Amino acid sequence: MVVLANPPVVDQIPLLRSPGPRDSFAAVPVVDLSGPGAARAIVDACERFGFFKVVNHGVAAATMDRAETEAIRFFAQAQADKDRAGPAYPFGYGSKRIGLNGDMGWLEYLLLAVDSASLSDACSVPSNAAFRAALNEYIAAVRKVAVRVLEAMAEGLGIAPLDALSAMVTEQGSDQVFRVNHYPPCPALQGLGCSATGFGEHTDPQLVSVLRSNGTSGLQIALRDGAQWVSVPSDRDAFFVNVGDSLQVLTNGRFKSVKHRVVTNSLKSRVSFIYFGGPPLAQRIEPLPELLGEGEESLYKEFTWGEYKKAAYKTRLGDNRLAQFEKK
Ligand code: GA4
Repeated sequence: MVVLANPPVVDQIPLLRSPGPRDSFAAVPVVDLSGPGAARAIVDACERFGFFKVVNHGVAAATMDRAETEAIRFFAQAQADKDRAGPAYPFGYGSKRIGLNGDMGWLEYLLLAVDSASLSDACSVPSNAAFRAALNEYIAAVRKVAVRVLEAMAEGLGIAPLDALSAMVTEQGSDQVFRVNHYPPCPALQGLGCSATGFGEHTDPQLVSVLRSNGTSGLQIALRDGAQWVSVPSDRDAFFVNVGDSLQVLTNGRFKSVKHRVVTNSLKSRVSFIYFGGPPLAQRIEPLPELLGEGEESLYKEFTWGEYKKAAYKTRLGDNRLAQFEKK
C-alpha cells in the first residue's frame, strides 16, 4: 500500500473525501418563518434531523451583504494585522486552531461575545468601526430570527409560556456567541479527490445555532447518527438552524443535536456567520416538565450551562459531549 503524506500546505489538517453531486441533500426541510405552518414544520425537522433551513425570515439582504463585505475586507488584511486581533480565546481572531485541545481546520475566524443584542463592549475586536456597525446590525437581526424560531418551537411543542425557550437566550446574562468563519480555497488539493477539513465534525453545545453563508458550499450534516454525510446546498438568502446539545436535553432527546462539519472548497472561499444562542451560566439544563410524559424521567444527569460549557472546553471537537451527562 502506498501511503501519501498530506501535501505540506495542509500538514496537520485532516482530509475528507471531496463531496460530489451525489452527496447533495435535496431533502433539507425548509421552513417558511412567516407562514402559518412554521411551528409544526420546525418541530418535525428538529425531530427528524435537528436541522432546517429558514426562508421568509424578514432580514434585509442589505444587512447580510454589508456584514459579508466587511468580513471579507477584514480577512483580506495582512496576516500580522489580523494576528493583532488575536488570540481567539476567550474572544478574538484565530487561525487553523479550534478549541484548546489540538483540533485544526483550514479556516480563520473571529470568535466574539454578544451582550444583549450586539457585540460585547468588553471586547474591542474587531476594532474597525464600519465592521463593528455591520456586525451589530446583523446580530440584532439574526437574534430576532433565533427568538422567532425558539418561540415557534415552544408553540409546536405545546409549551407555555411561548417564550419559555427564547427567554433563555435573551435574558440578562445569557451566553450568546457570534462566529465569523473564513474558509479560504485550498487549490493544492484540487483534482486529488480529497479536500481539507474546514471545521471538523461536532455538535454545538448551545440551544440553537443560526448560520448564514456567502453561498459557497461546504456545510455537511450527518444522517443516521453519522452513518452518512450529506452536503447542504448553500443558499445565501436563507438561514440554517442547528439543534444544539442543550436543546436536546431540554426536550429529553426528542430533538437531536445535529452532527455537522465543513469541507473546504478547492476553488472558492466560504464566509459564514453563526449566532449561537446559549443560556446564562447558572441556567439548569433539564427536560421541560411539559415534555415529560407520565412517569417519564430525564435521560440526563442534572447540570447547569456553566458546568456543561466548562466540560465542553476540555473535550476534542468530535467528542460526544453529552455522553458524560447521560444517565447510564
Ligand atoms: C462548537 C460550536 C461553536 O463554534 C463554539 C465552538 C468552541 C470553540 O471553537 O472554541 C468549541 C466547540 C464549539 C465545542 C467543543 C470545544 C469548544 C471548540 C471545542 C473543541 C464556539 C462552541 O461554543 O462550541
